[in-house]
Amino acid sequence: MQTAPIPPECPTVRVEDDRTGLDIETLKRAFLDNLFYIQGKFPEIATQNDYYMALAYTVRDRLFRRWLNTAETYSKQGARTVCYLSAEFLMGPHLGNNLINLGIFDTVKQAMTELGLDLDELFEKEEEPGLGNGGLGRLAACYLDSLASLETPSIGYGIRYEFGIFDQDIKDGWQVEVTDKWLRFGNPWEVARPEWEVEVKFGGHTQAFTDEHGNYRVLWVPDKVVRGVPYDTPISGYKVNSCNTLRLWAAEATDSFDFDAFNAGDYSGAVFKKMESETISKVLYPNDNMTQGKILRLEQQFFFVSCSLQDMFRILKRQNIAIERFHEKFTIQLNDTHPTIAVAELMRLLMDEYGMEWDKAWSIVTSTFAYTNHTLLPEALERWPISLFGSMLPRHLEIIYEINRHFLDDIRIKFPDDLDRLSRMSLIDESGERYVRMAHLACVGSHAINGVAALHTKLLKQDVLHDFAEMYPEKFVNVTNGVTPRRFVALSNPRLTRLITSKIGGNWIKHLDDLRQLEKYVDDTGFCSEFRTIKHEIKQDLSNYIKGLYDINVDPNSLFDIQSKRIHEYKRQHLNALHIVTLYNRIKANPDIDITPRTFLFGGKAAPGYYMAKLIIKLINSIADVVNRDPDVRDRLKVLFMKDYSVKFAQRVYPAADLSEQISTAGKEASGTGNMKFAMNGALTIGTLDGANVEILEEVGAENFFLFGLTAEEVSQKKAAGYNPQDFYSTDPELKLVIDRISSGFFSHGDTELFKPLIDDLMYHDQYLLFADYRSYIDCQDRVGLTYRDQDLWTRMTLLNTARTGKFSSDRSIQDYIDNIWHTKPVSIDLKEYVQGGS
Ligand code: B1H
Repeated sequence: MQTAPIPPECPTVRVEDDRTGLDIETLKRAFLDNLFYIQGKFPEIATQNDYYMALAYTVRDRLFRRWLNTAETYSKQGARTVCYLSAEFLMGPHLGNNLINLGIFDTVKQAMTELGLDLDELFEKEEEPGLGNGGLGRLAACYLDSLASLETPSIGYGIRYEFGIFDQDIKDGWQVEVTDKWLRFGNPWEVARPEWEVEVKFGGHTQAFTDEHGNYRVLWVPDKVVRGVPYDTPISGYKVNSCNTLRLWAAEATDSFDFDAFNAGDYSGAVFKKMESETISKVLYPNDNMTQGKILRLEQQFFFVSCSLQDMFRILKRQNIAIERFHEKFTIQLNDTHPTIAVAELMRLLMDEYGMEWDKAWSIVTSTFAYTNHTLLPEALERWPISLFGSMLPRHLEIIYEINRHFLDDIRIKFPDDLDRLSRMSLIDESGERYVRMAHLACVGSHAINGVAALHTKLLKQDVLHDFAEMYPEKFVNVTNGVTPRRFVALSNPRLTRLITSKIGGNWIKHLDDLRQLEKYVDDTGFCSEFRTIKHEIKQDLSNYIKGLYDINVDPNSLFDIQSKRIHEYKRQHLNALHIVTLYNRIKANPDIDITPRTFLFGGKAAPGYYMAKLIIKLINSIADVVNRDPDVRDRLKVLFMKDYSVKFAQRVYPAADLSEQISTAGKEASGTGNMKFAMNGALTIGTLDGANVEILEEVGAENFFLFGLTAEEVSQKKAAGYNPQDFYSTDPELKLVIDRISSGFFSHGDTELFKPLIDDLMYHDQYLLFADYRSYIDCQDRVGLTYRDQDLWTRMTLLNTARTGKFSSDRSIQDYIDNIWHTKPVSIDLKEYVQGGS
């Protein structure tokens, strides 16, 4: 058949242009096309959500070209790949971040304006994937951004929770949890890859047998098999063509799930079993820095770990790489102990599925894994009762026993006749009920172990992992955490970004150390006044936002004093509350007292089962009710607990802060990362010598940091000497008045019972030494108040904070991992055209 010639008046249309072009006209055309063909709407009937979706698809199209080019290049080169295994990825909204990384933020903003739309309103429509609790999950997300920006081949592996971290409402001052239905309107950023699904076994028993070569082998006969289906999200790098993958696993029932039950006529029983399989990826456990020891949690951990390792074997096979070279192709980072079962699972796969002998398999395993520890808190150290573990993962328990046998032999050789050491270090805790100690398994199965800030790594070596540091000193390294300046400065603080770029060019977004060049403007009054004006405008914006949400007036001229992070006793939000009551008491005693007006803002979620944390939220809200209404205060103090803190909201908060509260008991916060985000955006820190605060102080200079409180060493000494909080209560009249006011029911409508658990805890235990640090904190806050009155000095200090936070870019952290642990090479990606019908 003859094809009709293309009429000469018809221009050659290149279909792919609408999916790749970055100029404004193409973007507008592509956007309207997606609105029509994907959302099925035309502008007259489209909702804001339709517009958001159309724009998301338009951006996704541009990512796809980079994504496919990247995958193809990595695959052809068989590139060494970082696999970041994490039970949490707290990604935050994708749209704005991808616009920044693709370098099309301004063009798209303009395109939307020309179509009569407001880009900021579209951003509001994105439901963020809240698949994490706090710092640990957000760190994983920052690291994916930096890995892509540093052109490092990598895959983030995790769980596609159907319900992420709960939404927080506040009713009568109390936290109320609401389920997070983040997938309600669909997720334009992910692509399901059912063709790469895998099966994961659970339960049952093992059978030993001898294979045809006479080798001892083990067969695992499970009693449950679940399918894992991968969902992929493209992870763009900043102004590079690299686009990596976040691969999250969803649990589904296997097709054969119901066979026996179904045949036996037990239809509903079969369906229940199917539902049970799907519960595995249903919900994120909402505990930060605490383990609950639930069966389902171990199922989740094993589920995503097994899926991910099987996926790596699939990749090896496709790239024609021998199994023996697993550790050359992949380096696996364990984000805390949550994925540590991977050590046993990789042993099982190598031996039971691929017939490898023990020593060879063990050498591959220990060359593959590296372990990041994120906490020193005893309640967060994972251990699983042997009985639970053995019935869910019988083969893995055998393997762990065998690893332990070899390990205990190694200890005996290195430290002869030290029985205590053997029981302290064993992978099995035998002091009472028997447990598998996951941190010990991680240490033995990894070639590198790192803490997340200098002090944290030091304390790990000194205390929690002391024996392991003696046994394997060469394994220990520090990698101080970092945060991505793309999301937390360029995207969230466009005004500051423009100002900085106008002075030093835009390179700093990729090389954050370049911010040092700002130091030369500290005496430039014009620059400083612009710096200050920007902060004021952002504070005004946040005030307007707060007015809209809470109908509360906050004065942008007041000092914005912000503590936003998970609610936890060790983070001491209640110490901050004691300061507020102190100032309030001073006003009540002397209504004309001259104090620096302040707005106290709090944000953060409490674990639903953490009673004390919830009571702290109630206390803050109760104080707010009294202070905000009292005419004597004359608006000099405002207190607000901002509900439902999220990544999206955090991006509004960091740029608006004057003062960043980083007041954990020294030795308790492993690193902190919010501290870095505040400082980059020009907030001054009031903080203890804890976590990364130590390094922030070192970088910005002690004169630009409000330091208070006991050191980690002093905390230990005080506790060892028998700390008695009442010594402080009875000798500091201001502290006494604060505590008495709260106890008297002053903030609880006369109810003296409400806060009693909190007050009694402080008076009789005070595990986190609030009373011991109270005076030092209050005096330091008084210095903050005075300094704020000297706006020139304050601005100078804030400018130096921004200029000196280059170290805290996650690019630096990732480079540390690459240099000291992963030894990967960057792979740069050429953008090639994909013409319809092949390239
Ligand atoms: C951190 C956790 C954590 N450390 C258990 N540990 C969890 C532990 O669901 N669980 O079982 C969840 C989270 N999170 C945080 O990690 C530290 O407290 C911060 O100081 C640190 O900055 C952050 C990232 O390293």
